[in-house]
Amino acid sequence: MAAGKSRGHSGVQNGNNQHQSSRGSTATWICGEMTQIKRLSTAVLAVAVLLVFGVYAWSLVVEQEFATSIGVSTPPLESALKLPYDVPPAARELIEKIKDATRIAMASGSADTEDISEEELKAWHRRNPCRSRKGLIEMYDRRRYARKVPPNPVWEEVLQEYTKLHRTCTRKVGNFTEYFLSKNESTGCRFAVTDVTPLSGLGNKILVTISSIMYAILTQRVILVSTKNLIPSYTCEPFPGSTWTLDADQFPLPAVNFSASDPWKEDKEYLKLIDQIGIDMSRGKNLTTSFSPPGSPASIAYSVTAVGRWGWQPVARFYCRSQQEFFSRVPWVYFTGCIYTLPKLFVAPIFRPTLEALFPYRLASTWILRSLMLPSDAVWDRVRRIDRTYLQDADRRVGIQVRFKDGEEMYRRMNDLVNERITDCVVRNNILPNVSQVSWGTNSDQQQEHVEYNDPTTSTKVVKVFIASLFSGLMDHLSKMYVQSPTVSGENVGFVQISQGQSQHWSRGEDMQAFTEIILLSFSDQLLVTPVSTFGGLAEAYGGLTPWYIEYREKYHGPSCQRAQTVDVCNQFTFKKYSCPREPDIHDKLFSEVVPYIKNCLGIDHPKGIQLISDFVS
Ligand SMILES: Nc1nc2c(ncn2[C@@H]2O[C@H](COP(=O)(O)OP(=O)(O)O)[C@@H](O)[C@H]2O)c(=O)[nH]1
Ligand SMILES: *[C@@H]1O[C@H](CO)[C@@H](O)[C@H](O)[C@H]1NC(C)=O
Ligand SMILES: *[C@@H]1O[C@H](CO)[C@@H](O)[C@H](O)[C@H]1NC(C)=O
Ligand SMILES: *[C@@H]1O[C@H](CO)[C@@H](O)[C@H](O)[C@H]1NC(C)=O
Ligand SMILES: *[C@@H]1O[C@H](CO)[C@@H](O)[C@H](O)[C@H]1NC(C)=O
Ligand SMILES: *[C@@H]1O[C@H](CO)[C@@H](O)[C@H](O)[C@H]1NC(C)=O
Repeated sequence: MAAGKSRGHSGVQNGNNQHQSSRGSTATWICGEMTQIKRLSTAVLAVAVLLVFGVYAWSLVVEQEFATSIGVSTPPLESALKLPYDVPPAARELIEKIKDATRIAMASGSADTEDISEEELKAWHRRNPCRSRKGLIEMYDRRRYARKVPPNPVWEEVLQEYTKLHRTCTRKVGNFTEYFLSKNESTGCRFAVTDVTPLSGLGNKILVTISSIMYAILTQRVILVSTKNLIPSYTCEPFPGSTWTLDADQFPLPAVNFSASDPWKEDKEYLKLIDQIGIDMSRGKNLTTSFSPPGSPASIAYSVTAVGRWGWQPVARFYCRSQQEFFSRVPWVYFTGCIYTLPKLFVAPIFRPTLEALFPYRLASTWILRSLMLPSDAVWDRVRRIDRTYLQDADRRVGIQVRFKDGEEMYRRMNDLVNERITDCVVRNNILPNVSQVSWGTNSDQQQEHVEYNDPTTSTKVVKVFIASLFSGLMDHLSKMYVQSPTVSGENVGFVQISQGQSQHWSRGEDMQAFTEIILLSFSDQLLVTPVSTFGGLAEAYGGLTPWYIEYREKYHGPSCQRAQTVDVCNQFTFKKYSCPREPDIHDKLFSEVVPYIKNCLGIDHPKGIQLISDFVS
């Protein structure tokens, strides 16, 4: 995805050529923009489905079987999985780099080399209460059927060291705006300012942000989250003793259209600069620690992603070694976008060994979210109240997320179809029991005489289903069905939906309501989600769950749903190849050729995406 080039509507540079011959199109919201997405003709679709699924056919059969077995009868939790407690060398290396960065910052400026005192830390916790810091994991571990995500001591150690770096730098810098505007570099600290494309929903926002956060930790940068995207207003401060909140009213974020006087330089300029550095280096010139190579434009601040029209995710070059060597000399980088890109940090040769060492089973997003994206007390209070009132006493919990991305018209058109498919999916996969055919319809109807009624006062199990949707269609359909008829298994099934907003909005309150529902979905033992939706994707990642995708393709006659291939969310609309001309070992190769656990997202979900295949099914 070379900067400045028009790349067609999908924003996809390569690796997707099989879709180019399609006809027909449909409009979809991405990054708050109405975008035309090519719709596949049936023939092309069939071929694509064969291609995409062929490889997975066997593993899917295995997964489906596993799925069936966890439905009703599996005994509660296996014991927690064991992690390697020896810190792997690549993780140790990162920890040492973070410590070095902290030492440099400590030594800068005034003689104050003390880290925070106990008193100060206590005062900080009083000012920044965060009940979910302890409570969130407890809620996940309470589930009876979902597989437990074990603690990750290596990741926790990294975070502890990183917290010291964050704290030291924020204390040394003081006023970020002043420090930045005066091009002050005296602390030696480096920064990653993270933002989100306007009009992104909460799922997109949080997934974009954790992608940038992980980059910052890998490169020992201080994470600063812009208040413009509202995330700091409903998440906890994650680093005791400091703040990651960057006041967007004070701090000069990159302008939509860069100008010469802008302190930020845009990605096009760094690409030019990188090329110049490459030429200089090939001519035997030495790159000094200064990031101002001779004869090139230079800045202390680069925007990794363009802020305007195509600012959805970093360009392909970003994942090359040479690019990262350049960036290691740039004190300030800025990220924005609306696409989840964490999987691509695993394809970058410079980061892969570290990430593999930090995240066993490749459950990266789950651990990052649970340690750094904690709901604020206001959100947590709502989560806990709903949970206690409606859900807590269930024997088993199911979450269903039903999204009609194109709004009310799509809902009216597809509600019946989607309800039918969900009903079929949950029964077929033993997620919910089927109902007996009982009818109280007419006087002459004697059918109920033949039903054997269970006595619900005994040990009958209760399954609670949490539904998240902007509409009431599924709730009406399922609750009617399970009120009218007993289940064949004798289990009782109840449904809860806590909002029906009808349409999407972008206020803080709506984000907080969405966050509440995402967290409640993530407390499920089993989860059904809408393809392409990051709302459901975020719930699956928090929950450490391998969801079922509801089939949303209208004219598709296959199964009503399909089990996902991973806990991790799809990196939508991406290039699928390396573009690193100076690294012949990988240049122009498909990511999936080089990294075996990177695969295309399923056809039912998003064929233009790639995803990280976790080694963990739940
Ligand atoms: N409360 C609530 N809000 C929803 C629901 N579905 C969509 N929304 C709203 O629409 C936005 C959807 O954006 P996002 O979370 O990025 O999901 P995506 O667009 O499906 O990828 C959310 O932030 C909410 O504001 C829902 O089931 N419940
Ligand atoms: C640079 O920042 C440090 C730390 O905030 C401060 O002590 C120093 O005075 C600043 N230098 C300039 C030239 O502004
Ligand atoms: C930080 O510095 C900027 C620019 O000098 C100033 O406008 C702002 O008020 C300062 N912020 C605080 C919290 O002092
Ligand atoms: C940015 O520049 C483009 C043309 O390059 C122009 O169409 C657009 O209106 C500008 N946007 C702003 C916010 O100035
Ligand atoms: C390049 O820099 C390194 C250290 O930064 C130094 O050891 C080396 O001698 C330099 N090479 C040239 C050709 O200047
Ligand atoms: C559920 O039961 C009904 C009859 O009550 C039957 O028609 C239907 O096929 C069953 N569904 C599944 C998936 O077994």
